[in-house]
Amino acid sequence: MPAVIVLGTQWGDEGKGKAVDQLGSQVDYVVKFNGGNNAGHTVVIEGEKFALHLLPSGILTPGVTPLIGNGVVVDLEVLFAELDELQSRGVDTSRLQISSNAHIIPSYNRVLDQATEKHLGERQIGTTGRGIGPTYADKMNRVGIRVQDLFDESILRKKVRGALEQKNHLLTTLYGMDSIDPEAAADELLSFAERVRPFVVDSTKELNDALDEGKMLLFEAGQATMLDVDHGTYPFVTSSSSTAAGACTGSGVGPTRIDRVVGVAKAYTTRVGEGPFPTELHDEVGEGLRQAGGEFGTTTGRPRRTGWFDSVVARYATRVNGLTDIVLTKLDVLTGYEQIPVCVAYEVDGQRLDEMPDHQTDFHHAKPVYEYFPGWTEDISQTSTWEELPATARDYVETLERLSGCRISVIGTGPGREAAIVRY
Ligand code: 2SA
Ligand code: GDP
Ligand code: MG
Repeated sequence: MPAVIVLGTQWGDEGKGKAVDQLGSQVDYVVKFNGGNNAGHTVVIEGEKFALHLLPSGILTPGVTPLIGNGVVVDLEVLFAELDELQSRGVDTSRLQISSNAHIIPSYNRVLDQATEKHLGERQIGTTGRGIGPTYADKMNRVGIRVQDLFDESILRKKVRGALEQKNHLLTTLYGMDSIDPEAAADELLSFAERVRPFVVDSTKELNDALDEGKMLLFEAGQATMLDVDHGTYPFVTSSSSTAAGACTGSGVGPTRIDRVVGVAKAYTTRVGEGPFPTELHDEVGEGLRQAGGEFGTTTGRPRRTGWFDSVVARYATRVNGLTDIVLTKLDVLTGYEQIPVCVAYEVDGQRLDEMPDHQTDFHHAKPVYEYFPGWTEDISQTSTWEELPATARDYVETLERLSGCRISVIGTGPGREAAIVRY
């Protein structure tokens, strides 16, 4: 397993942080390749909870090199706050590496993200307000600020002035806000330069050299397939490539070097933010899943929307990511239901669709077609082997496996590092 990608198959918060942490002892590098501090990955080690936002989950494993790839957007203030917090809890953060090509989230993009959401009103995306969208827009618009710019003050100042020319126009004329002083914005960024310097590397060289030396790489995705800017429920998506191919552009490691693509799927579904969600439950059953699963945003604390497992989404995730394995999480949360509905297809305007509709309007109209599977009442949180699982729980897993078109290799039975059944 020299290079493996771990990504979300639904709308995020499937338990990627835990999955990455579990594989941590087998790998040399954990590479974050997309997103920024919009992510929230929770890892529970010996009862102690760590919520990681910008830093790769590998930072918690001694001996692993955590690397922030070029595809990530970095809020420097958040970076150092997170590093300080981990250090104060005894975590060694000195191995961190940051790509010189990663883009920086200047504080003005946080302001713009929140102002734009407010301006959109009922058309808002429900972003995390962390400045993610405006920073990726700057990157594509070629007015972004990269980590390496911190080390050339005159270039940095020019870039900040250029970027703020348009943004100040927007802020003052459309949003009725004060303009932002480019020199002060540049000073703020430059104040981090010397603290960042020791972490900065030529990451594509670092990672490809590591592979040449037989080292093992794990790529950790932020957000998930259905939030991918190309393959998700656009425009209700994040602004980066959170599917498997994003690991290559976001790190500079070619696709021929990737061996496995592991999709993390929750045994039911959640979503935070706006946008279509066919199996969403608006009743007390949905509230029950939210409470039982602790479904509240790791970054913003927002209650997550909840619903049943959607196998159309799972098949789509298998397709667009070329999944080799699925890690199924939170099976324990489904304990106690007499019957568990699984969405096997959609009905759109009176027609049955077995696959993801190509047109977004159809997806907004999709109604789930459910099949019902018998549940179990036994507590499975201490179960560590496949054979020990209740027969109906095994049937449920095998059903999801068949419907998803990909083998389920690991099953999560609790939040802790050890709470998992490994099948393959
Ligand atoms: P953004 O801020 O521009 O990336 O928001 C765009 C959409 O992407 C969604 N998004 C997320 N969905 C689930 N989990 C995320 N991370 C946090 C978590 C979320 C939180 O782990 O719980 O704490 O609220 C995440 N990040 C972005 C977002 O809801 C928008 O729909
Ligand atoms: P991520 O963004 O995909 O890393 O997921 P989050 O950390 O945002 O949310 C997943 C939540 O589920 C966290 O609170 C985890 O501790 C928890 N979790 C992960 N796997 C399991 C599992 O198998 N069972 C239970 N009960 N909780 C889990
Ligand atoms: Mg999360």
